[in-house]
Amino acid sequence: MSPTNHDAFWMPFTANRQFRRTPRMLVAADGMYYTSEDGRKVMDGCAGLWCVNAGHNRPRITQAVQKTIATLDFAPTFQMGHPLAFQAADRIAALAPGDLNHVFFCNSGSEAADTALKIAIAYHRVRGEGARTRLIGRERGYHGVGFGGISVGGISGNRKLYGSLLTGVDHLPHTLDLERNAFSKGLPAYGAELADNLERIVALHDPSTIAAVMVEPMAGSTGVLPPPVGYLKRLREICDKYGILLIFDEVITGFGRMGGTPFASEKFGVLPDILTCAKGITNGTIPMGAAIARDHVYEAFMNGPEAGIELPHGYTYSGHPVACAASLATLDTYAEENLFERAGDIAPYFEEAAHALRGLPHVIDIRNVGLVAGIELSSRPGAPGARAYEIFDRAFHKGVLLRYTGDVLAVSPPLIIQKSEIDQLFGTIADILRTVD
Ligand code: PXG
Ligand code: PLP
Repeated sequence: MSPTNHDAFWMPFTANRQFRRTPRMLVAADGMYYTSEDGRKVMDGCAGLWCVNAGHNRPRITQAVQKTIATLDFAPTFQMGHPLAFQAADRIAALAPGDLNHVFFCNSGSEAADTALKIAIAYHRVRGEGARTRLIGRERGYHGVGFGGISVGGISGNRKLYGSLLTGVDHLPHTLDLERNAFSKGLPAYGAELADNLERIVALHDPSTIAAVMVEPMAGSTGVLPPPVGYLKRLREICDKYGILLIFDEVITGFGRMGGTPFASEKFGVLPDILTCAKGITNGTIPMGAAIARDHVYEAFMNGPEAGIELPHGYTYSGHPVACAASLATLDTYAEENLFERAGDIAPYFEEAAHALRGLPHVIDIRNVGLVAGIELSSRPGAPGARAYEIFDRAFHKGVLLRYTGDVLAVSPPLIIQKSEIDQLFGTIADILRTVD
């Protein structure tokens, strides 16, 4: 039954009054589909919020959650332990590339971002470089909604209401370049040189003041911005040259989204010093995030007195038993079904289907990598975002759930999607594009 009162739930990132006029409600989910409140099947074109990578209602994950909540509903991880947390950390570290071997658990991507930033600043401090406190993000970066994440993030709409934010933050330019790169398939050819702006920022502030650079390997939230060829390698080189830590925020790109590999780091051949993830870590079932540090970062903290807490940081629910059980079962599901490889195998078909929208009304760019596509539309004069919102709303009523940001439609389905479902997904968007004004 639909709740009659929609006032109490202050909805996140939502036009609350607009929503209340025409609520869009989901009541069940299975595989590739949601069920809407009026009993329609709605294809999940965006894996919930980019998190349900194995599709909905996976029995192994559901059962692990049910079993664990009935066995160990909660256990502290401050000065206490439980086996599931160690097992989950071990499995996640094994999946992460290189010597990203040390997993700090939290409950969301936002907490993972703030955790990584704190680790980076503290890392320099414990090594005697306490002047390295500056953080460098990027325009159009999204790192969640904590004060660290919005400060380093580059979305003015997420920053402007909230005062002075963190001090000592600077930003690289974003990498979107429609003039040179529109309708690129996969990584755009032009723009590696944008990483050289880091040299300018370093020169301005002096390297001795800079702790870390944090970027998403592919910016998701602000409209699907795959990195230009060579860009991330160049960032890595400049960070190495000046002793700056590189943090990759893989909250969206993690767990197979880029196709073929668990993380974007391997896909793009660049190893960060800290990698953050969330979302797909539990297939969206139970809140969880993690900041994963390389050996040299972790080891830097392990030199003080043995009885001293090395990192004064942690959340009540860091390593929550139910989240850890969900994560272990999620990783089993990904492995059993080879879902990361599967995503890589089906990505070329997905790419063709996405780019088949080229030439339809309003479409000014199509960007894709792995199982993500962004379709950028021209904006209605004086009403940015209105056209994409209308398409999103119409798609929902035609049985497809999309995301949109500004006038970019984002498609990021569960990695189990079939070719016929890819056809339906982009076919629905095409039909709407032909008729929307
Ligand atoms: N970093 C990145 C790169 C993200 O994409 C976060 C951090 C924050 O995670 P939490 O779990 O605190 O939300 C994110 C989250 C969208 C959308 O449709 C994207 C996100 C969340 C909700 C919606 O673009 N990204
Ligand atoms: N606020 C108060 C008053 C608390 O006691 C705590 C934790 O004990 C927190 C905030 C932090 O909560 P969490 O650990 O769930 O992030």
